[in-house]
Amino acid sequence: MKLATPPTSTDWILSEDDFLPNHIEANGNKFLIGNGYMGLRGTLEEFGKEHLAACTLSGLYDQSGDKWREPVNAPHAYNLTLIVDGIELSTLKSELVQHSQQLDLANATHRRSTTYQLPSGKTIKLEINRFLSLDQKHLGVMQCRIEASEPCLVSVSSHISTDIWDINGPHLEAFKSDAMEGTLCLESHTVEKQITVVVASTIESSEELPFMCESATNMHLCEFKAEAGIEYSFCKYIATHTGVESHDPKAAAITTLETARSLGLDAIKESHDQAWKKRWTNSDVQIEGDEEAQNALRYSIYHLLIAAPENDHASIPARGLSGQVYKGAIFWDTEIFMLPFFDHTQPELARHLIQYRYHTLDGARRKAAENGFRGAFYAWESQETGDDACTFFNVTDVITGRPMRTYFRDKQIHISADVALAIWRHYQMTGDLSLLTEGGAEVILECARFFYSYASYKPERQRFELHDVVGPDEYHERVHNNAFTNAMVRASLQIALQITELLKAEEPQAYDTLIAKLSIAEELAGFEHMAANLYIPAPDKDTKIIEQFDGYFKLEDNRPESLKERLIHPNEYWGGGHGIATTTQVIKQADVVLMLHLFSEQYASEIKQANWEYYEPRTEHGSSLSPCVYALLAAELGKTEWAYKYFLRTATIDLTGKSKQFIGDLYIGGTHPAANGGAWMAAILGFAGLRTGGDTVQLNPQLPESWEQLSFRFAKLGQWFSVKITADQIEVTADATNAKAIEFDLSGDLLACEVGATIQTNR
Ligand code: IFM
Repeated sequence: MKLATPPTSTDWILSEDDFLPNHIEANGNKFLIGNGYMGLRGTLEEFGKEHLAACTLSGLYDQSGDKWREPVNAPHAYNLTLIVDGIELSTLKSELVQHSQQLDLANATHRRSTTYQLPSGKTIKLEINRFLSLDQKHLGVMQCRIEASEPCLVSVSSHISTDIWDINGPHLEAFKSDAMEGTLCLESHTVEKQITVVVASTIESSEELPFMCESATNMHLCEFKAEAGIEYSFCKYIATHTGVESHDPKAAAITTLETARSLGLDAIKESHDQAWKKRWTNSDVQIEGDEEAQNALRYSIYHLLIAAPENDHASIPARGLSGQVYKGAIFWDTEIFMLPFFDHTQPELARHLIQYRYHTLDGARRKAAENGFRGAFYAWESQETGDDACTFFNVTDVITGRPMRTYFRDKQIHISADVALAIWRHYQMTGDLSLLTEGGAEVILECARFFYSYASYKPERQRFELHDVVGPDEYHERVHNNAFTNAMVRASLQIALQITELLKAEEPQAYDTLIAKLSIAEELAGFEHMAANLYIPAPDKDTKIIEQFDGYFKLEDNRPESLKERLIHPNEYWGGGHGIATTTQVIKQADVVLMLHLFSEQYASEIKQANWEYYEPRTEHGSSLSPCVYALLAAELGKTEWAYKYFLRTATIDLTGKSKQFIGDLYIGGTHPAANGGAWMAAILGFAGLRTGGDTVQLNPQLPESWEQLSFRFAKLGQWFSVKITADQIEVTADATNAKAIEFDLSGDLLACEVGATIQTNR
């Protein structure tokens, strides 16, 4: 069985067929396009920085003054000014006959189509398609068409704007423009590290549209007499290069444009479409019988695919490439919520995301040392160097206006365990030992070393404990023995021991080199001792509930809805010193429940059930990372209706725009790739019940009632499989190009899936 090739049918197109000024900001996120190197917000071409138009660059950060470091937005070149018979046309001020904004998920293309009416009665149709090439990462394309109902004088211009939307900018200075043979080139450099940023553009048009370029305004412009009913078209190519990846970004930008011109739009588009087709072939999930779920899940997958870099120096920020929110930083979101999707469907992209952590290992070492520990303490908010961008005062109290001391940065130690677990899981999925020898093992050992230096041994209780931490639930800071953190730390130590055994057996030379490089031989016995004696809060023997941290049960028992009544200001932060949730059992996001999902095989169903039921009503879901975890465990427990409710909440987050926009006075809008990854996990690991950690791949589906069929692909150990699940059958087909058979457990039936063969089981 092969999945159908991605169609261009309407179910791949997200459309809004009206212009609503109050949707401008939300649509910037909703209609975002990207290619892993750049993200271009879904704003219309007549908008500027006041409407949050931006092209955000991956992996390039800057600090302006003592403001927060954040990613750099490039000079904006995806704009167009249209003047007809002396009147400037814009959705904001002109009469519209028709307007639609579309996003084609199949190839990440943004389309706008607007028909304006002039006071004279003439109508002008403007259509613009734009995309960021997936196979030439530095190239963006704007393809424009103009058609008038009656003869008129048209003036079009498009520039490279130095008026850039920044949250904590300005980040670029020393602008220098140049115009040569129809090409505009704007050079600048970042404020902090003087890294060069070049945006260059050229326009390809027919002779009847004689574009000129003006270096003083960085503008291409053209005036022409339009005849009635004739379509006039032109294409703007935009090249963006920086000193991060090029010694001579200006020359690189000129070459990108020359190549674009020589290839021409059709060829550029064709290879872009092919690159997208390749991505979708393995990543698409098809749900028959539930259009809403299908669209929302595909849209979620789209957001993961547009944000993934294809190099080891960047990873996916918490708000993807939708702007500078959360400092463009990489959190645990990537390892725990996004990597499962990439591991299963895009192992090469997954490897880059993991290698980013090797690339930033020195930053993690610096952080551990600064805090008085050994090993690697990863940044809670990581940028290009791995130093922590998270500040000690990350939230401002909306009532007093005072900065609040938050402990995300120095106490959320689970981040190093999240990194270690993700590397190990990628290895289990791919069998790629080179990931371990090329940095993965070093990261894991340094994380274990950090935890060994962090833990305290309590002789009176004969166990190790982890004090003064923040777990995933950030409303309760500086707690002792957070169950999730302790379980993750134990797993990291066990993984460290497993990889040393593995390397010793399979790559003895690499093993010797690494152990000598880290001088870690003597600590290994300590890791073993700690792993065997680390306290993991156990389920209560009567209620089966696991206490989230020491003393949690003594807190006031309350529920988010009634707690809300205590708010003085709607944007008040619920945690911190005086937060309304701090002294109660109301938690921000899945914590114990996440632990039960991640270590599912270690806990009996009745324990998972009791804890899901206990924590669910006490969870505020104040983080977009939370609902998917409740969906995952609910699906595993057969609570399909609950699972579906939480799945849909996760999968639609960037469609509805219904997510928190503020914490205190901090703007946190943008896209939510962790929730997008969570939607994939809920569908595939949850509803399909896919488990790939062991030698036997398991499928234990529990489909929502309306889902007639669920189809998807995944890879295990480099072998690709297509899965089709209906109410009464599970079918798995191995690609004919596979090299070996893999054993499956299909709802209890053990079957080997040979190369090119199909196995099935009736349910
Ligand atoms: O990583 C999350 C965290 O768990 C909750 N606050 C937002 C962060 C970024 O998504």
